[in-house]
Amino acid sequence: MNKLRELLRKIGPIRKIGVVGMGYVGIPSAALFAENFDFVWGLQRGSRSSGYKIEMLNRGLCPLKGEEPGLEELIQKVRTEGKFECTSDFSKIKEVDAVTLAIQTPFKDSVKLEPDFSALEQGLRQVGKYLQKGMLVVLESTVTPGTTGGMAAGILREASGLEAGRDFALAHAPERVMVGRLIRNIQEHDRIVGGINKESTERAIELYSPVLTKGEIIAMDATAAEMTKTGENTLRDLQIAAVNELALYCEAMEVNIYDVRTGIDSLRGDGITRAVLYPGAGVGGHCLTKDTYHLERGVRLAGTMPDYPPDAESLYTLARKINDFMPVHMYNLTSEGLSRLGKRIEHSKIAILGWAFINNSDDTRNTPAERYYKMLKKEGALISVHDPYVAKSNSVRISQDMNECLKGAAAVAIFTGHRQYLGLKPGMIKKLTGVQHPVIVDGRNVIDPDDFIGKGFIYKGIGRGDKNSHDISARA
Ligand code: SAJ
Repeated sequence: MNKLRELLRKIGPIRKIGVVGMGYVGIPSAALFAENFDFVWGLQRGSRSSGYKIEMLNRGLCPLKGEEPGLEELIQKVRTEGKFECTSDFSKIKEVDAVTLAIQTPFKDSVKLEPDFSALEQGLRQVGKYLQKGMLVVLESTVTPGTTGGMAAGILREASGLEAGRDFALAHAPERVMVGRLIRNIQEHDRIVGGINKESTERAIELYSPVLTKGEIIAMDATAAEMTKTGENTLRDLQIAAVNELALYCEAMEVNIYDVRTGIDSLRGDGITRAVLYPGAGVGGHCLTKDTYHLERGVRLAGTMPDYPPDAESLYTLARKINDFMPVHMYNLTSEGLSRLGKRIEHSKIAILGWAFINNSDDTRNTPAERYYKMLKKEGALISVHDPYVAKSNSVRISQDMNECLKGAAAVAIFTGHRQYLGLKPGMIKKLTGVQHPVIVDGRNVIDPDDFIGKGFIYKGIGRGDKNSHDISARA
């Protein structure tokens, strides 16, 4: 029997677990482990920005924003049963059989493909400091392919003197959770589990199997698991870029993208799929905006460049450029609309409806609206921003008062498909702007073009080549 297998046999079944990083991945993960194993330490740096979570969690409260069905009740339950405790004392890692790390891995610079792994590296050093033989270490954060067996194994070796795959088990089990359904996603999504060797994979399966209700374990090696996670988001970003490009073509061809989308989507049958997603004002969030760059970087760092058409750009980074162009396109549509009235963006008031990156949410990370806002600001526009879910965001003032936001607006740009915007009435909007022919730019296909054109609006919609050059109704 090899050394690691012998060590794991001596330790016996996993009973105590440590979860590093009490964020939107670590908290539900820790609560579900606590429900299925003997005890869980939630490990959180006592930093100014997030140290408050320790006290909240130990009072059985969930520090995450927004609704997370079942999570706070589960935290209370495992706290009452004495099966979960949160601490900033990382030496507790010495007591556990397995430790997972769920730490954000943003990008410093997506042009140079430089990720900011500093928080993850710090977490790994902390784990390494207290690592014991026979333990299992799992990375749940999204990482550049090659990180688990490369950088992570290296830091753990430096900090502990122990060798991954021989003295302890090491695996990657990427999170696949979405805010608003954290518990359900962990229990019901299939779980990719990839060890740096067979024993590591088997030990990680032992950790994740009890947590799954509907989900199945999909086992592979660590690098394949890293490629799966970054790949699944890269391919989603690509699908969105594909329909965004088609929308831009439909505008040029003066046809309605939604007719074309319906037509393409109608082709069904065995083995026939067309995942036609929805064109929009851009792609935001913390997943799709960075995972492509993790994938690209992993391939470059691997050493052997893939066989690829000479001088051709990666389809995936091109997809990122197309999606990041959509707020620019929204700007161009706004400018075109105003120019039909002899107006310019400069000195005009532009109202932005929707700052959150996704419908009916307060999550503003990497919102496409910010790029549009900055372009307007640079051009000297007066800008107001409305979002029913977002109170504030960095230096941008967000209003929940539609009247104030629309008053005197020469143009209105819809960036998020919040349900409140589905019922926008042209008469009300026009009255609030006090403008005879307001421009309205629909970035999320939430309004009916004819309703607004009929009331004297200048309409522009993404993919609406059939409407974007309409006659201006005389209706004042
Ligand atoms: N978007 C479009 N058109 C679409 C779909 C999305 O423009 O057809 C835009 C959205 O407006 C948003 C951005 O893309 O700005 C991202 O939207 P998303 O629905 O992909 O939501 P995310 O970013 O929260 O993606 C997460 C991912 N989940 C994880 O990484 C665990 C992704 O893998 C999921 O596929 C996605 O949720 C989902 O399907 O909900």
